[in-house]
Amino acid sequence: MHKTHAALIVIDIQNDFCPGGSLAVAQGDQIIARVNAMMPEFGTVVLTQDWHPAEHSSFASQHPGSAPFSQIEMPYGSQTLWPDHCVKGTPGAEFHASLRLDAADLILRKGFRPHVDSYSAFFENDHRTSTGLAGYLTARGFTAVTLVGLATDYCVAYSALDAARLGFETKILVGATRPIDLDGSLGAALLQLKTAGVTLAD
Ligand code: VGL
Ligand code: ZN
Repeated sequence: MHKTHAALIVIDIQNDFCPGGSLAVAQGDQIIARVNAMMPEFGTVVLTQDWHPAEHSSFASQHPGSAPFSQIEMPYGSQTLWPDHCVKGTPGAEFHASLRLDAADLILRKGFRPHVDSYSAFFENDHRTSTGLAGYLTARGFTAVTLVGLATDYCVAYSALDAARLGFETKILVGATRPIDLDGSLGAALLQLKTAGVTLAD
């Protein structure tokens, strides 16, 4: 089978982001069949897994008086507070049972530092602390990445913006993502992605 020179980066298809989960993305599970089917077309497949300690600082539960989905200021900038989700070792942090795991060369966990969130697969939200993914892809000779997964306007968008900034040829298959869409976050993200030169395909 012909394989592209691109890496497929599958973002956070975990139980807590699917219907029934604590930070459920509407129809999050409906992308899985398509994502599974496209895996063999790529030169490598990387799965990311949001992986938070129970006391993670992005959880509203850690900030008495603050509601989920409100904003606070962190040393590294503004941070949305989320319901507790993807707590490492819990069922909510597991990949959705329908997601193919066998085709993945690398499973990359992120968000495990208590004091900084990590939407992007490449950098923590301070935009400086690396996850190591760029080094992994570069060392293996990949210069292009295609992104799919959850959620379009958070972890997928942040990952794509970092990939483009790092010089990867970057594409999102938008039809194989689903958004949280908090206060217009989807429209804002799509605009930023276009400006950054990310290819938005269906
Ligand atoms: C995500 C919010 C918090 C995501 C992760 O995967 O898009 N969003 N943690
Ligand atoms: Zn998270």
